[in-house]
Amino acid sequence: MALEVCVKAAVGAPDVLGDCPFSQRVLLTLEEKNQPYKIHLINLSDKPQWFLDINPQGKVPVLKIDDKWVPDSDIIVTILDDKYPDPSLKTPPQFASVGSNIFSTFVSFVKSKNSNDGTEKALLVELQALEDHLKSHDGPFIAGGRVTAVDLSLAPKLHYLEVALGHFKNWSVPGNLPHVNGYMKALFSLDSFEKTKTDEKYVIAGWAPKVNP
Ligand SMILES: N[C@@H](CCC(=O)N[C@@H](CS)C(=O)NCC(=O)O)C(=O)O
Repeated sequence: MALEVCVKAAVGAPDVLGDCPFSQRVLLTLEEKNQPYKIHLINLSDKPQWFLDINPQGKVPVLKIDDKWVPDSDIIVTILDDKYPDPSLKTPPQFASVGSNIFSTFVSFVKSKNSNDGTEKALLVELQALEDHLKSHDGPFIAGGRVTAVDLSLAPKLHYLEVALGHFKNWSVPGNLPHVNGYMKALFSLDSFEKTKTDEKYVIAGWAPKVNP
């Protein structure tokens, strides 16, 4: 039975894929594993009743597998890797938390209205830690030459960081972080990423209400 997945629809465009890093992470996993799937775009500001019936928490992503609807990208990715082990996307445990604070520090910075509140610095600290990791290990990905789960979790987050900080703050990842810049290029040129990415204008539409509530 084909897999089905509920993901976020774009803000202001319910027929287009929206910006949700957890949704794209699941789509990336399905693509990397060459599993066909059917997408249901969920308008999060007007959730259909059938969606709330299968997932009362009302969050995306939700995957239908073996006739059961399963929420939460962490759980979904684990199930997919167990059920479809080839190719394995398991990240070696020592690399699993690389980059894990980048998204939260990006969110604080993009929402910040005070340029001296330390949020930019906090993001730069996390990006420097990623730079140090990439510089001292074989790449281009976090665990080496092969994409693994940690990369698929970071890819959408780094994309939103690039688009939203460029748009709202005229900010980009500094040139003195060449490994981070190269890593982002490698992620964004994956076929799986090309197929599942959200258009820049919908990334901006998704972040606008958070930046200017
Ligand atoms: N821990 C969850 C987080 C999912 C999540 O926060 N999804 C957001 C969209 S990116 C959502 O559905 N929000 C809708 C709502 O809270 O009403 C996961 O990894 O899947």
